[in-house]
Formats: sequence, C-alpha cells, structure tokens
Amino acid sequence: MKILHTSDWHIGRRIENISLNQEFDLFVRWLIQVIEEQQIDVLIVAGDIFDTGMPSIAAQKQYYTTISRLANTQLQKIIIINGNHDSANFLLAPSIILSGLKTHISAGLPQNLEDLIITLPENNPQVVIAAVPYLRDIDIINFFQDRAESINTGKNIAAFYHQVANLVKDYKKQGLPIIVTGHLFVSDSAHNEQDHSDYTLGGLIDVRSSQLPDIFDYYALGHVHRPWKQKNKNVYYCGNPFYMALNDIKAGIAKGINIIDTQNITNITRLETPLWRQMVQFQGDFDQVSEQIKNFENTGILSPAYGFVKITDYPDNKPMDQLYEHLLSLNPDNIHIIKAIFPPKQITAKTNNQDLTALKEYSPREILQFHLDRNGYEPKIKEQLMQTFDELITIYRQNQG
Ligand SMILES: [Mn+2]
Repeated sequence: MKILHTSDWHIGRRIENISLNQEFDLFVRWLIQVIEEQQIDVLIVAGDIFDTGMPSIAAQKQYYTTISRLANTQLQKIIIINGNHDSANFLLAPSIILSGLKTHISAGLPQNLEDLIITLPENNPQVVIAAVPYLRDIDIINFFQDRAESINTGKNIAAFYHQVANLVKDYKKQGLPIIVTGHLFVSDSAHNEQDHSDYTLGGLIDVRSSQLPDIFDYYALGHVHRPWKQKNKNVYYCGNPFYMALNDIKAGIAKGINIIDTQNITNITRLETPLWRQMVQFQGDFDQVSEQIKNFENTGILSPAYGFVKITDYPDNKPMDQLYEHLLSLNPDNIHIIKAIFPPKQITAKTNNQDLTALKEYSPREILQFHLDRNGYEPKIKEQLMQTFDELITIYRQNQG
C-alpha cells in the first residue's frame, strides 16, 4: 500500500493581509495528480489543517471542497488529525458526514484509546495506522489523571505514545507495518538535560526522539514546517506544502510531501511541490531598492511575486505613501510590494500615522533608543532612562506571570 504524508496546510493563512488561497488550490490540484499517478491508497494530513481555530467561511469552503475532491480519487482513506492551530471540536463536528467521504478525523483525546487504531484494508489488513492527534495540555491532564505530575511535558507525551505502542504489539508480531501520526515537536537529544523544560518550538514542548517507542515504522508528523528526518528513529516531518513566509523561502529549502510504500518502508519518496509564488526581499536605500525592483524577473508560476522592502534611507522631502506608491508602480506585472518598511527619521508628538506603522517593526526598547539618540539626550541620562525602562519591563513581565 502507498501512503502519502502531508501536513500544515494552514488553510486561510494570509501574509500581510494577502490570502494564500490560490497557492492552496494549486497545491490541491497537484496533490490529486500525484495521488492518481502514484496510485496512493491513504492520505495522512498531520495537523494544522486550518490556520486558526475559527476559520473563515471561505477557508471552510476550501477545506470541504478539497475533501470531496480527494474522496473522488482512488484513495481508500483520508486521515486527518488536528494540530495546535486547529480547534479539535471544530474538526470533529462534521466527522460523521466526512466518514461518508472516506475521511477519518482524529482530534482530541478519544473515548477509548483503541479508537485511534485504523487497519487498512479493514477485511485484510496490510497496514496499521495509529492516528494520534495533537495532544493539548488538557488531553494530557485528562489522560494521566492518576499521575502526580499530570502536566504536558515531553515525557508525558512520549508516555502516551508508549501506551499506543502497546495496542499495536500483536499487529507488529504479525509483521504488519505500523505508522503513527502526531502533531508535536520532536528533537534530537543534542541539547542539555537541564534546559529541557524550556525548549519549545511554536509553543510546543520538546519531545526527545530517544523517549519515543521504536515499534513504529514511520512517524508521520506535523508542526515543523521544514522537512526533517531524525537520524536514529523513523521520525519524519514532511513540512508544509508551499511557502507561507518570506523567511521560509529565503532558507532555500524546497517544499513537498512524503510517500511511504509499505512493501519497502525504509525507502521514503520525497516529491517537491513546484514554486507557485515567488517571494523576495529588497534592501538598501530608496534608489537602490527602486533599481532592484525594476530589474526583478518573476520565476514563480503565479504572478506577480510578492516583495518585501526594507529601506535604509530615503529622500526627506516626499511623504512615505508617495514613495511607496512609486515602488508599487515600478514593475507591477512581476512584483507586488506587500510590505515596505521605512525607518522613522524622527519621532515626535507630530509623527504621522505612516511613520507609526513603521514603528511596529521595532521593539519598544529600540524605539526608546531611537528617540533618545535623535533628541540629543546626555549619554548619562540616556543610560539611566534605558535602565529604568528595563526595570519597568522586568516588573511588568513578572506581574504577567
Ligand atoms: Mn503548522
């Protein structure tokens, strides 16, 4: 059997208030083509289906349309788990209807742990899939009620996986390949033991790969947006299927999906998705950036590409919105500037709204520094004011708990 592993669709995601729905539609079209060409039997979506727990009507429509299109392929089963961005209850609400569209939703803690175990095909199992959802703090607390230490630590998450491992032992003895899902943050155990409780990614606590059970032939995980394979364990992140942030594209790591063939489970096929939308950063003074924009050629499938501008210096005599309009007009077919940062030249009570928008790019501390530097404060006074500021912030943070 062939299983396709994808995750982190983040339907409804926007960058700088621009929707990524075109990118998602192109991905789904590509995915269906892959499912047909590669004769995929099972699709696993490992969490973060939506970008938020309360998705827009448009995002919901895109989700249900996608499921119905996927159900029309030769797939036997679509397995969807929740991620930390999803509302488990929102995903579960239509699960009875979706079961008629070959779709199994696993979100939140089930009534019975055995409900997580799916064998396929049902009458003559060739593969076992343990559809472990994202484990929220509340799930871990409810599950380990009898433990003194019933909190969401990496250890407890690993302990949950060991309980699931117990349920599939007999299948393993029969020689069936066993796949488990998850939306969690697994790391190599390279970092220091003492730091463990502090080590998190995207709000999720670190689970050491060494703590996880060995029984599973493939961990189909979501949460980390870049593809990754743990060295000593069959832990796989397929990453999200297309670029959702400028930093992501700057890192130069291609997006894609993983295919598992149960006949040869150690040999994972990676398929890269095409570059649908190019994103690029322009940096320098106003004239340099203008030149870069003029010369830019779009290499993505969708046009225009999205541009992010960081201006270091610009003419004093023109209002910022005029400068921004000018950048927009330089090469509109190839590039749409979706964000432009002009550092404020001076901050006074008369600073206008456009300048203040740019301030969002700086930390409160940097803004104070700016202000003190540009308004001729004595170095000693400056130092005292910065110190007072830091103390205030410390007290504020302590009160926040
Ligand atoms: Mn995610």
